Amino acid sequence: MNGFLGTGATFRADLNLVVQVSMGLALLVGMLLAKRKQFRAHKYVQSSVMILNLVMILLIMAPSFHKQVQPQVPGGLREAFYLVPYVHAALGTIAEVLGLYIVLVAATKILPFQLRFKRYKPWMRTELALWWLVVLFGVSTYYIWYIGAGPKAPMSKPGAPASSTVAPEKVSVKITNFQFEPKELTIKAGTIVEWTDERGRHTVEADDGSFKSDTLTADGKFEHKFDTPGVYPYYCSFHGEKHGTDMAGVITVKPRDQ
Ligand SMILES: [Cu+2]
Repeated sequence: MNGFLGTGATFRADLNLVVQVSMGLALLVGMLLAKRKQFRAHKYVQSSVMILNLVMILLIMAPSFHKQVQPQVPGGLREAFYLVPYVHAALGTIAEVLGLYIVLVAATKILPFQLRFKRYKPWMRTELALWWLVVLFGVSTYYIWYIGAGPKAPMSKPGAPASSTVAPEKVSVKITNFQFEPKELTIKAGTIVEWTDERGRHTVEADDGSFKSDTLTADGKFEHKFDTPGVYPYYCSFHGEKHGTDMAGVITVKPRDQ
């Protein structure tokens, strides 16, 4: 599913970006509420942000981190592409845990006396500063992953066929903004399919495991020769799943004499 910010990012990434920046602003509004001694509203706003963020972490950020960043630790951390989200995740985890702790102390009576702090201000100011640092690393991650990731892929021609039958020995599939182009391709047995990555990091993996590329970056190529007639669904392990979900495609291989 495509995003709505026009950067070529996925819907989840765009949604998360907008929600994260909004939550950062909400915390600032919450701080002003406290300054005006509107403590009830303050408590309500700040704890809602902590809980909403926990949901965003569990549903969007942690799965994305697990898929895209974790496999590259520690080798990939020399590159900003992995280092920035890694720092974001580390500081973000601390900020969320600290935030939930502050909510527990300030808004509930759950914690025993020994685990409670008395002076609210230093704790809350530290949390707010840390939170905005995390937002900056998050926005940077979005920028590196979706805006600065390479040359913009050319617009696909309107009316380009979604499926095509071709005869040559080698045919190409382009990997663009979170899709394979063409998505469905029909070839004859013995043909080589060559995937070329135009933008971002992706993989090409057969649902049945019969072929699997390494992580491709801009201009990266992967090819596979299809000798046996059949239908070969495949997907990108970062942005798609088996059975044609999201970033996925299908190669249909016909017998040679047909
Ligand atoms: Cu991908």
